[in-house]
Amino acid sequence: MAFTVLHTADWHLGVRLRELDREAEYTAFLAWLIGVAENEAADLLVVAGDVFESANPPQSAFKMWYDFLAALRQRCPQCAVVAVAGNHDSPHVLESASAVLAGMGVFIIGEMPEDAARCVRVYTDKSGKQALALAAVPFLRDRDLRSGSVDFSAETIQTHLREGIRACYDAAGAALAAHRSAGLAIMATGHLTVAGGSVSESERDIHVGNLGAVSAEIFGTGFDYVALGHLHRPQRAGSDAVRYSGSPVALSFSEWKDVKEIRVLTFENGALKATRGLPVPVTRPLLRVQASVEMLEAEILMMPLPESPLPAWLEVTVSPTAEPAAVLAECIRKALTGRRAELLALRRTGAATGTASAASAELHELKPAEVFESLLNAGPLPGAERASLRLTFSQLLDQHSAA
Ligand SMILES: [Mn+2]
Repeated sequence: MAFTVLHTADWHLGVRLRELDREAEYTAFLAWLIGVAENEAADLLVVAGDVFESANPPQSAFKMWYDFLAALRQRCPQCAVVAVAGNHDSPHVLESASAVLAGMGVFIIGEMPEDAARCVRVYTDKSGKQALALAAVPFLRDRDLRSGSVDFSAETIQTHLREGIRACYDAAGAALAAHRSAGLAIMATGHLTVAGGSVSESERDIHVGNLGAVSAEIFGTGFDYVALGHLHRPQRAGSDAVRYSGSPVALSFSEWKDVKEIRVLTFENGALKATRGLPVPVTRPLLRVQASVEMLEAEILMMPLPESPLPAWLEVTVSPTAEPAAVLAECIRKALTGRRAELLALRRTGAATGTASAASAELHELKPAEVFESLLNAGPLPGAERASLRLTFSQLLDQHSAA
């Protein structure tokens, strides 16, 4: 009998774009997801980290999460849920209701337990036969992976992180070995960076300076599927059996062309039989337009607008011009009259750098590391000093975001 798993990640409930909330988009996504769970007769839903946008999400984000779990329970009582913490989640916040949720078939792991067997759950198919064993591995925090001085070199830190991550997956694999021998399919989750992946602008670096990026071979051949979170574009990480589902909603304008999806996995007789992506319907399109002042109006008038329940949000980048921003914005708003799109962001390509593609971003659009990098570039520092300052800055940033 088939066992069906839905893999999704990086919900970032409570996220905002340019101070505007995304609740309507998430409400639509979550309603759609329950419909999918029903249609696919799903046995298990896996959320591979970053359930919430922040360690202290708004109350409305908690409500969305609990309302969703309750509705899923009611409409698809056979569908269990596994959710692990990502780098944006607070492990303790995510786990706070885990005892109550366990009674509803929802398994939450915020922190990697010392005994890997405690993150393993076994699931039965609709005939009551054991079908799948899963190791729920959350985001592995820097402090879980390496101990000791912060004075280590970048190479040493990198080696410690990678060895720590590998040891965790080895332990998870060992905890699943008996189930594998018993003929069950074997799965793991993860919230980390597999080197070589395609990033967007909305992921926050994990581990100091992203030194914890691993290669997909650390998962070995022991898992039938590894459900990953962290990268917001849906993509394979080495094979079809190690995948990022990506976020269900475009979190930044850099993701405007991504087709967001969830993965549908079918297991049969202890093995992965098929995987496919199911596109998430777009509730509010994000659009990007790039134009010169002369072509601005024409480009906006010609911009294709997909049909959608909510008006599109638009980011416009204008090439160097003396026109004040207010005049440009007015011109854009006029061109948008009668169209279902709203101007959300107006940027200009940098005249100073002389490159047409490098937009002179405003401070709030930059990541702290980017601001630090431009500061480094402004001074005449030798390479070695630069590398060590960069590392120290990432360590500070890491401690700050972990706090
Ligand atoms: Mn994320």
